[in-house]
Amino acid sequence: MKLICHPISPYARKAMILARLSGIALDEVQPENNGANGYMAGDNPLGKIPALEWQPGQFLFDSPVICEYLDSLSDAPILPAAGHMRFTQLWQHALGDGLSDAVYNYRMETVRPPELHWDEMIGRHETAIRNAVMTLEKISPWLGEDWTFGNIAIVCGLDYAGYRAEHFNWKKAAPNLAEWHWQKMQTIVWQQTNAYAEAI
Ligand SMILES: N[C@@H](CCC(=O)N[C@@H](CS)C(=O)NCC(=O)O)C(=O)O
Repeated sequence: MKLICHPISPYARKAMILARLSGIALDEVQPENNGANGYMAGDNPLGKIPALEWQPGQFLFDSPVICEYLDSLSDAPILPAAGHMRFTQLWQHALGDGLSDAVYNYRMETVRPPELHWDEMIGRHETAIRNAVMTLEKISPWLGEDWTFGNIAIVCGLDYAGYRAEHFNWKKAAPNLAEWHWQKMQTIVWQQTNAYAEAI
């Protein structure tokens, strides 16, 4: 299967981690980025990555759907099939993605020429980044030692925050979370998919 991806994208990186954990060999293809036009590979009508070619010529998106699909192919899926734990994992995954969304939106606002900056909107995204990190700090004892469906998104969101919202210094703001994250940095899948070497 072909995964249109780039490890700098926290959404694409989740799928790259899950595939490695599930023992699924993907053909990872990095598309051209056409700036404000997005990724015009024709694989995702929304011009976004990741996209997974799950049937010849047919692409699955967005990243939570891709992750759930890859996990369903595993002999030992990590997302519980039902019940309270399933929704806890999906909630954690959404919180991690929400952090990535806030960082991504912050980046999109601040990458514009200075005269087009909208300070209120920048502040709104910074608040979401801070609140997401502080929520994660509170729940850090329950994020799990092993990789889970939820914490994959959280790790990808935190690394992306370290890269694109470096000034916020989430590790200083959330020391317990940083300690938990450090354990994930020691794993092979984290190292194989880390594209932010100099930023972390
Ligand atoms: N909700 C989507 C978000 C995907 C997304 O925004 N990807 C970014 C890369 S980090 C992208 O492709 N941006 C190009 C664009 O929107 O122009 C998902 O989870 O897959």
